Amino acid sequence: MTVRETFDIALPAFVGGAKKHLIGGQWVDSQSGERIEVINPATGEAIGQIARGTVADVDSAVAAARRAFEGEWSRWTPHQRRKLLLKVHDVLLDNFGELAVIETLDMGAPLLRTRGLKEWTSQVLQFYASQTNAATIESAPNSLPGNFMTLKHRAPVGVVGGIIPWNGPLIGQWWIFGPALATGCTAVVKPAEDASLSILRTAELMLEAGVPEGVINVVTGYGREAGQALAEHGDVDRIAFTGSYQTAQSVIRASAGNIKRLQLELGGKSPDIVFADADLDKAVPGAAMGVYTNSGQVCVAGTRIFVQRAIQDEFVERMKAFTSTIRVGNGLAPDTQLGPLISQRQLDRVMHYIDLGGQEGARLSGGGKRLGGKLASGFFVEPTFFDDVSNDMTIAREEIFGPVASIIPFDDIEDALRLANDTAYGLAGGVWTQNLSTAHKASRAIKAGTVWVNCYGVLDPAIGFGGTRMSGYGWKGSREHVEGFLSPKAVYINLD
Ligand code: TXE
Repeated sequence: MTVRETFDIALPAFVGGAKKHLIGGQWVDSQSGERIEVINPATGEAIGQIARGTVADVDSAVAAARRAFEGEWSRWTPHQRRKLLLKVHDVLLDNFGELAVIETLDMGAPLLRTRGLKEWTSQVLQFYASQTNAATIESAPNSLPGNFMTLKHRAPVGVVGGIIPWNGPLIGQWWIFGPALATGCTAVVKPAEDASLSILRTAELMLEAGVPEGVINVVTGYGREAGQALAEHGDVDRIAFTGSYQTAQSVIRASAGNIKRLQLELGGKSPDIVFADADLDKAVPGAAMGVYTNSGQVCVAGTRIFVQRAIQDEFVERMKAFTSTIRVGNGLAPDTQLGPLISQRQLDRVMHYIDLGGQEGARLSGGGKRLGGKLASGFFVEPTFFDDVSNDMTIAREEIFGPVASIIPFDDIEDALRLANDTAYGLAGGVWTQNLSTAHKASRAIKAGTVWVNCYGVLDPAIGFGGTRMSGYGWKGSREHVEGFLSPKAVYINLD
């Protein structure tokens, strides 16, 4: 690991000062007047404030979204919505350099990553622009006696609440804004209290691009206040939530009042299986970055690396060599690969798991420490890996959400698959092998929404992803996602 402390970059004017909620096309303070400090996780310094939304602010945002849903927006044609999405695409891409710096300052991910999201954002917006004809009316053939014409409508569900985590708001927001704009829904988004700025700036740019008043609304604030109010709100039709399964459980309870539709994407403890015949030149960096990307704060992180016993020693030596090349530090330095964790709370959580790994008997083979020196005021942890982990240790069972990998040895494919599926989660998994039959057997058997073979973490918005078991339900991306923002309705017309 090498450390990056210095950088030289112009900071965007948007960062700093007190930000407001976006409600009905207007920027407004919280009704309580209260605010939350915005902390740069690379320095621990306050870089501004966001509004602390509560029930009253959520009420007015939902009312604005409802007015917009019932109003002029409901008469926009698919063609108009497609043009709007493409205009949003162009405006965002023109301003992407600024958005990337804002994201880096707000949540720590390095510019290498945030700038790299430009192409991905383009693909996502292009995909949702291609979906604006999804809200269709079909004339369906039927098997009724008599002379009936049957129509099947697909209408937008209405007001959608989006609750977004802090680990990638520039990405996460599109799983709500994209399908909402494509289908003619309206949205109220509650970003995470730790990372709201890039969503607020995106919202500003969306207004500039011509998104009508009230179609998208953003209320910032704490989860237990603004998030809870959104999940409980009687006039919200659907909630798209990404976060921990514990919070999802309260969102499920809160949503029961008006039987909201839910889409839940909740972390994992994904297995990444390296067979002895794998090409280790690819498998080692692939599996390592499958955990360390975004400092491990990725829902699909392949944190349980199962390594066939015959190559365990070689794999560990290569992991040591690979991690020694990783550049960690302030994300504003242009070649930094890993930035800080999001917050002191997350740092404490990750350090707790690192301690626990040692206590439970795993061998610490790389990293394990918080970074000091000029980075001591930020929330940095070395890329860390434990060897000889057993699948029942806490570090192999609970989501750590930090740069911590567990290497777990296995004997044969049956052993690997049994261990891989011995988890409460089911979001993703990986397989590294040069044997086609092993690749097919393993990818079929892993109980998860996505399996990568000889790669890790690639994502096509037209294909999408989602989880099973404790990783949640409901697909993000692809036509299936768009369908979730629509409600079917049948109309039977007796022609006699
Ligand atoms: O998540 P929360 P936290 C996991 C990861 C991490 C752990 C804790 O393991 O270490 O969760 O992170 C809002 N009603 N993931 O505490 O609480 C909150 O304001 C409604 C995995 O930050 O789930 C934020 O906007 N909303 C994950 C969002 O929920 C509430 C990404 C997520 O916060 C709420 C993040 C409530 N009662 C964390 N309480 C992934 N799947 O990628 C909080 N929120």
